[in-house]
Amino acid sequence: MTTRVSWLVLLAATAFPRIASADLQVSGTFQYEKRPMKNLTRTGLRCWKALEIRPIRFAQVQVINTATNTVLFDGGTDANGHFIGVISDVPGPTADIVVRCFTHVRAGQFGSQVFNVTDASNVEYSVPSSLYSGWNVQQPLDIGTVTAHGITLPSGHMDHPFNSLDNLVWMLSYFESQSGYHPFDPLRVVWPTNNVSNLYVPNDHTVYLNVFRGGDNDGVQFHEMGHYLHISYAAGISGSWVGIHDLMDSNQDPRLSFMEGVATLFTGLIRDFRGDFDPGYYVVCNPTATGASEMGYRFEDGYGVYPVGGAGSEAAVTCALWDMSDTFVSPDGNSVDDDPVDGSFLFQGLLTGEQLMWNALLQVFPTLPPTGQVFESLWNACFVPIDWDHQPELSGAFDAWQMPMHNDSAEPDNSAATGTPLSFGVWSPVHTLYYAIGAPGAPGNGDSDFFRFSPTVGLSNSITTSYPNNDCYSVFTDVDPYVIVKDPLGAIVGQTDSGGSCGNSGNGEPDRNAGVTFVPVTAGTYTVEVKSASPYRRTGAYQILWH
Ligand SMILES: [Ca+2]
Ligand SMILES: [Ca+2]
Ligand SMILES: [Ca+2]
Ligand SMILES: [Ca+2]
Repeated sequence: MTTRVSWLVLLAATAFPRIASADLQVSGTFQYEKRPMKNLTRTGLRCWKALEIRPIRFAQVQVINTATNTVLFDGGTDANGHFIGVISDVPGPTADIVVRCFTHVRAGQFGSQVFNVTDASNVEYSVPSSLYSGWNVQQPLDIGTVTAHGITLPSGHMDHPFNSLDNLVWMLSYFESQSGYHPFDPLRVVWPTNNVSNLYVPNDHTVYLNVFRGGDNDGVQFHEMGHYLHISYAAGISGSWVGIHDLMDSNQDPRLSFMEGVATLFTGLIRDFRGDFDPGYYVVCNPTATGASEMGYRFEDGYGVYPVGGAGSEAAVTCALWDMSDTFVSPDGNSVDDDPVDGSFLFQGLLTGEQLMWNALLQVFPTLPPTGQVFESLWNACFVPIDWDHQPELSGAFDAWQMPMHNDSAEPDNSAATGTPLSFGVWSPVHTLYYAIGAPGAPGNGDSDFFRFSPTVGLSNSITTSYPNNDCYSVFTDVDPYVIVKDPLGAIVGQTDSGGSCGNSGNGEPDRNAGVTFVPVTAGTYTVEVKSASPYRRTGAYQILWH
């Protein structure tokens, strides 16, 4: 080893004088204009802050001889937007030189994949230095500071493509900080497109930003890049449930709500990683020069979309996972947290809540079937292969968003013998479909709840489930109750997935509750079993009525 090092030093020492005399050093700084967003939640208010100047970080830089159209140097900027290129043996005595910085993450910064921003024709954006005609190649060339300005389309919509590049850099930096390894999938960001919405296409490894709300909107850009993180590294996701979604809808397919809620969460987590003040919010600004806010909300308290709740609400998924991740030191202007996972303790393995979530995403999710995960999948993944501890705090944080991940007080009631008595005409207390045997109360593995009652022979009797408080407009629970009624001899007298108390009017969407009507012919104790009719709606709250 010693000999080898000495040999390298010797080589460098003897080679140095020859290179120095013929090298051309080119240096400079690239920066870009950024339009920061305001944290607004109300529609119609001006949404953009004044332009700021930021360095173009970790971007590809080329020194080009324009006379011969040859690339003399191919490198990149550093964290401050600076670059230095040393070019050997430049044909002289003069050259026509331009230096160009591209919306392309410099080679090797995040492993070997390509990360770039292009237009719809797959052409990268770039910003050139001045042209240095007839430059004496014996002299160092300092191009000074070059600024990339924004682009305004004829429609008035704007973007700063180097801002999109910087968002890419932040996203990838955040991913590496959590995963400990380089990304293994590339990502291209395309702006502008005429798609009706922004989208991430997994097979293309491409984020498509539309002209309406894609430009400059860090929130939507990080949301779509969040899909890249989730789908590339945590789960293969496909199904007819993937599609258009609505922030304000508490009654979406819970698989869609989970996927979208996780993506929006990343807008807050990446901003937090970036050091933004009050990072936990989502806002969309109209990308025109005078753009107003279109929508937005705050993850800490749901302000802007509140009330939201349940695993069928993507906003609730975001808020719940935000509470799992934020702490009293989160930079939101106060030194408290409003949920039990507040940074005052660490999970097993000295993991923060955020790290535990990433552990679930990166270590557990890839082992699950690629049929779409729901919030319960994330919850359960926080308790394998070991109990990472602090189940009560996590459960408490999720309760606030109407996602009850714990046994109800009637458990265990998973058999006819342990069923809870029903009183005629009186709604039961709220029960949950969730069951875990013993400590720590997780992971849950599906639930059956039994009830008992003694109807009068010959009279019509009904068993009906409802959302909590018999509120047809409360879809804070995504559970899909299935009811089975049996007579004293164990024969089924009715079973159904439909016919709940709200008919089909609940929140304009089909009621998932169940109701059975029958006339008893055998005297004695009847039983009702309530369980979930759906493999992806296994948890949630309900009440039951004998009438
Ligand atoms: Ca928290
Ligand atoms: Ca919180
Ligand atoms: Ca239960
Ligand atoms: Ca049960």
